Amino acid sequence: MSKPFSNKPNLSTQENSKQKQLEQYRVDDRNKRLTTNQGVKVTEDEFSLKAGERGPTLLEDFHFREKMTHFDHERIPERIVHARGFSAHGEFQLYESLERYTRAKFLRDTSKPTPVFVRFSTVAGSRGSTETARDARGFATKFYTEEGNYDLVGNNIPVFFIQDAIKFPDLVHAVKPEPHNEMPQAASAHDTFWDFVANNQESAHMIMWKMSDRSLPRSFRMMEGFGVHTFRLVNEEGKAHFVKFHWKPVLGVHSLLWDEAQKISGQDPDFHRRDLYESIENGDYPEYELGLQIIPEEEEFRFDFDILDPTKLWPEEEVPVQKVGKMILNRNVDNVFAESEQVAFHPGHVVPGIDFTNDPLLQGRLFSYTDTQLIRLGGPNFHELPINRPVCPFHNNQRDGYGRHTINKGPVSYHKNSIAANTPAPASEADGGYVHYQEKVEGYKVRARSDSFKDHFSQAKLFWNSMSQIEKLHIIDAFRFELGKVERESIRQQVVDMFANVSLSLSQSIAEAIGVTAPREGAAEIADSSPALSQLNTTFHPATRKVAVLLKDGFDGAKVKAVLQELEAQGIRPEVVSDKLGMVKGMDGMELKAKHSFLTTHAVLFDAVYAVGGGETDTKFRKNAAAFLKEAFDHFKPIAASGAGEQWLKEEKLEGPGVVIESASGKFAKSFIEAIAAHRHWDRKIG
Ligand code: HDE
Repeated sequence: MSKPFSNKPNLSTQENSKQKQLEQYRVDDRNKRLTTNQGVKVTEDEFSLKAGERGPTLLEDFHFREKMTHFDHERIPERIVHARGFSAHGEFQLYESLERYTRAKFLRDTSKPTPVFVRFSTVAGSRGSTETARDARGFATKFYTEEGNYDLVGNNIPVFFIQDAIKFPDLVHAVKPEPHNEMPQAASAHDTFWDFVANNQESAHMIMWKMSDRSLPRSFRMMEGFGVHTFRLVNEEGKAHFVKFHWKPVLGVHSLLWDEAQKISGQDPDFHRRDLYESIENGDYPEYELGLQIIPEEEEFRFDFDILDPTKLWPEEEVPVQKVGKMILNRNVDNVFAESEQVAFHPGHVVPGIDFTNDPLLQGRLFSYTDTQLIRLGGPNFHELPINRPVCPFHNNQRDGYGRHTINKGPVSYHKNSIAANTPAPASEADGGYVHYQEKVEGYKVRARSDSFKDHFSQAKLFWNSMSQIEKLHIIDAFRFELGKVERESIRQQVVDMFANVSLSLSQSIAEAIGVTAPREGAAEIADSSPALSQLNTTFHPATRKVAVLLKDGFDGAKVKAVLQELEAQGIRPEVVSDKLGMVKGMDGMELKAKHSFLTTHAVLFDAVYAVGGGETDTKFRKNAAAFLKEAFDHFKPIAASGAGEQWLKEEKLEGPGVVIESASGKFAKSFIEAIAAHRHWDRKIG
């Protein structure tokens, strides 16, 4: 097995146009003199200017006033949704020209990569909330192309709760903490959310995804991204194809267990950003392939769903995903506020060759994103912030406003003009000008939903039927948990009745645990399935998995080192856990550094455990190690043991699939690596 990563160096500012541009804004304050914002050197930063040592502070202390005023204004409104997020820089390399589909240059030119910036996020929680909440994840990518910025503002779930943007404020009000007591934070397990669901049944399909393992990603590096809406690609001849965009993670799609996710929320609420940040620092650059599903315009009505309906996916078995390029994230941000917080995405940021459709959800989004930036970023000049600036020049007659950086020269700020020979001048299509796709549109002005949008359950059924047994059990447990937290029995009943339309057996299993009447009638099981929807059919790889090595003074140094070397050769990341930080001494003089103690870490923060132990018996260590192993075992994780570790497993009766014992295994490290590659051992019997 080889590492799945391209062996590429960190983004060089020379070759990456966006990094080159950002370089002029990056400031290193080390070894510099402290100054005011006006550049005046400051002599004292601890004591304000006073009338006498014990006297009042004087208003003329400009340094104090400036420092305090700036501090008082440090916060900006958080995003209404997707407030909690983290980002990285990278680049996108196209495999082969897509000129048959699009005139977008970055999708035709394979000669050089396009710089990108990606922001991952949860949806419901506030800016400081836990990252492992059960939630959809945002996956927003800004491509800094030579023809302008293109934003693919997607989620890790391919469908959405609602079909029309006018309902978005209602959905978000319902899922956010309830207004009378601001509870619960970052959680959909409460009355208003489920009341919304029961009374807006178009949400059924998305709810199935949200109750599935997809909403508990193991890592931002291990989740898919979806553009959700149907867009258009338009080529040089003006011919259009419908398209759906996908990001496919090279490491496969993997999830946490709910029990783990909740414990991680306490142990490390920053779990996902830490994982992304550390991976990039380690050179384990996350990679995603860009996938396209294409439907020719002539086939718009070939399907038994409306391709403009954002609650529907295009089954991959019916419309295959063509992989057209790869994105690699290889540089961490330098400053979270300046980059992650100030980045402004917008599904309406498109380049020639990419166009919209009449998906009513997309149409509404085209309004919302600039509108929200105006309040969040304080005015209409947010495109001038370093992270948002295109890498190509931009010229127009827009002027002024809060925070204007550009110094436009000359008297002209209007079109048409003669003073500047009517420039800046519109470009022709041949010269790279954006021409909207000329779709013929006619109709009555109505507030209505097309009949073709009214089937809310077929694809929810397809999703349920495509799940493996273990995934189905997780979905049932998720419904039981979420609805178990709903106080109003009538809401619980409505939801159970609603999901009888997806699967009678599912709704009955939920009802059983939440004190409501089990439906007697509902959807029968169906035969259709889409294997691409099950995470059991994803890619499995041991690389970048984190292994806790439980180590104590007196371990067999040579043996442990050999095992760790084999793990590291596969890109696995072992980290020593002991009873205290510092060096752990082997019996042969070998020393390994403990990165964690039992006090500072927990089994839920690792993918696997290697139990080694050490010299003499120590009850406290033994107790901590046993608890650690039991937790990993109950979460179906790979476990390996040698020396004293073997004894611990025996005493705790931890045995079965995915448990590798050195004395019983000829190729110990190899077997452990295979167990790690499988990630979880679902056929293990847990007590
Ligand atoms: Fe968003 N969404 N959204 N959304 N969305 C925002 O824009 C909105 C929708 C998504 O990391 C906001 O800058 C409406 C679908 C992501 O900065 C806001 C509707 C999808 C992000 C907004 C939707 C998304 C946002 C809040 C219904 C998946 C975070 C702050 C029509 C395809 C981007 C902001 C980042 C953010 C509006 C539905 C993805 C309020 C009106 C569907 C990833 O403008």
